[in-house]
Amino acid sequence: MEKGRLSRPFFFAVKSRNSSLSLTSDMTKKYTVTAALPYANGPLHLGHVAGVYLPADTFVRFQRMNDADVLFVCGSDEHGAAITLRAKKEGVSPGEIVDKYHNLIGKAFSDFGIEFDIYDRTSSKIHHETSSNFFKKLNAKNKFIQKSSEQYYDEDYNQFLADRYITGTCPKCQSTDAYGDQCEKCGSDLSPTDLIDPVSTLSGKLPVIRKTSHWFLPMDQHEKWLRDWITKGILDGEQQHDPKAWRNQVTGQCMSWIDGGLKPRAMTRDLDWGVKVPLPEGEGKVLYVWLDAPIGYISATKKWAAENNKNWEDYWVKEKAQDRKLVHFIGKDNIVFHAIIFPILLKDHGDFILPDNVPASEFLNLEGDKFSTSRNWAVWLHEYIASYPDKTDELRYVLTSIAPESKDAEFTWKDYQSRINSELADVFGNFVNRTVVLTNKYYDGLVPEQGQLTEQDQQVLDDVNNACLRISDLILKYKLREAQGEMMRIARTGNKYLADNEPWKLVKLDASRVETIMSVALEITRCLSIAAMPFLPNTAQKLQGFLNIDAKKWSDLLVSKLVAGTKINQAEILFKKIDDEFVEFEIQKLREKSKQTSKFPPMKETIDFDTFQKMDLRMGKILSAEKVEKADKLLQLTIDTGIDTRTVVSGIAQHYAPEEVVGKTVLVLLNLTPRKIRGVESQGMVLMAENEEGALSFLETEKEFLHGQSVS
Ligand code: B3M
Ligand code: ZN
Repeated sequence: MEKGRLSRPFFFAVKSRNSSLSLTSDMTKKYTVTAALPYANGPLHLGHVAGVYLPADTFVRFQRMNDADVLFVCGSDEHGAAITLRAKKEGVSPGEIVDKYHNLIGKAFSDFGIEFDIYDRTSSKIHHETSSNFFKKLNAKNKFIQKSSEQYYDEDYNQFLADRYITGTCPKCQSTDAYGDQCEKCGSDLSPTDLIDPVSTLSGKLPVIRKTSHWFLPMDQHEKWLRDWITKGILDGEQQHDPKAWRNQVTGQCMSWIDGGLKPRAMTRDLDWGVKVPLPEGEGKVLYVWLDAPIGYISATKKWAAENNKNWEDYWVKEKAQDRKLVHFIGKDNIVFHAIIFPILLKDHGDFILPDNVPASEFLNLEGDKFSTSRNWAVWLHEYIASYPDKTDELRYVLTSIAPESKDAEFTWKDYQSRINSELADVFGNFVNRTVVLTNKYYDGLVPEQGQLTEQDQQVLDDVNNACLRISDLILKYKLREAQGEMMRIARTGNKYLADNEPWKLVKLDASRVETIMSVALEITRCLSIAAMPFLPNTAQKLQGFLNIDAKKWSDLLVSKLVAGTKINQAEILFKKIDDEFVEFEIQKLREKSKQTSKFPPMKETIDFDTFQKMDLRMGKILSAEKVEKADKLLQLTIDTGIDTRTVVSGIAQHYAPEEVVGKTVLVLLNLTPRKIRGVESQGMVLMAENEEGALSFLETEKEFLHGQSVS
């Protein structure tokens, strides 16, 4: 037998010999952590969870284990076009929409174990007060410029079109469904007038231009300090944060906006849903949702403080929160708002601390496609919990394993299955189960004496020790995915240790060596039960139940050791394997649901070939076009069909000017029964394609020589 070493305290032995024993390198221990306020306009899907709420919760759980003074705030974002458009779609009031989804989202969070200190809402009285006072203060300090400008207006709905009320083609990436404030495809920050071919999302029509007046934030005046703050971490001449700690994509996105030149941005809107502009001349206007929503973090803190006998200022106000880090967990589409606009507002206000870090995630995709609410291509958190209430840790594990921290990532049910089966069940579960079962079998559940450790035993314990140190280091750097990988490394190390030593074979030959092996395995299991707490809270608790310990602190890694002779409990299976039927079922469900809510109309009844043949379709060339008097939707077209020249009246006047259509070679149905429209006989129909927003396009060919040819 290898020469053993004397047993020594394994954990952090090197550090514990000198007096500065430390389990984390974090000196801050004071955090105000926020997670993006979800719009209360629909449920949350796994993309939201993986990108924002789960990493924030994992980070906060770790901080709480370290006795950090951490406040974790979130709530529903209940203003803005996201809400009013949803209300319009569901045919109910905005108030009904926010109540419904605030409750649904809040419940899903708590069922999933995302433990905010407070989950508030921006429709609350305290938020309206806080955000209007914020606005008044900035206005009094002349931080806004009030000016009138020309904006798009929908005459059918009598409404100005900002943000999501208008869509069009992104001038940067040519995506055709960019919003008036942002292109979700490329993340560009836009204003409605940047959009190519703008369309009102209310009426589906081309908007007109009208004058209105708004309060603008002159973002262009802030470029200099923002540059220093973002690239060097310097604020007001002092080192405020470590710029290297910011994710590359966050710094990169901010700098590309700043380098592109920041433009003044309107901080008010002509709407009636939101926080009213608190000035006499602001009648009929509300605060821009991206002005009021981040202030929601402050209002939520106020509410929590009032209910918990705390002072909210300790979490936000410079003098009282000097040594506190403000951290915003968000998705990448929110970077400009949290790393540029909100910091400008906070600095202009003057009383508040600025974020220390803005750990923004990239996007998560689903089974080869983007998550999409409108196409119902999503796995909804509340539905997952309803179907698999006992598989929340499994989902946490999978989502953290694929967390889109630095690049887009993808969730697939096949990958979910393989991570649960081959990592959680085969490695983590197997190791724990063997350790607990063998301890019960060999020693009646009593922890054996450790005896002398071999080099290998010591090495294994050192590996576990190092993994724990790396976990804390990585979490503090917001690298939750890698941190969880280190936690899994502990399980892997333990699993390999048992497989290498085969105590089940050795027990007959060298019973005393097996006692040492099992004691080492139990020590690894104990460490795992603590290291797993930020990632797999339910599993960690179960595991501690098996071991009969109750560790709540990260420092318990050092202190809550198992004493020889104490009794442990029986094990249960921690993770059930996922079979192929489960995977098939979920994929099928996803496809079915998405088909039902497709934006494309269902197929019409089949027709036979003869019916099809009856249609006389030809390519016709538009020779001239003019508006039909007193009919603002109609154009009268003269078309050369090859066999004749005829008149066709077409309802395209709001999409095309007469001069735009002349010369086009387009698809025409010739043998439709002629019909008088506004006094003009229409002899056929020009075929057009229309999308769900009412945008129209000709079916045309650039090959003019085809004109007159029939289509079959
Ligand atoms: N409601 C946007 C979003 O869900 C938003 C975040 C607000 S954080 C202050 O993308
Ligand atoms: Zn774009």
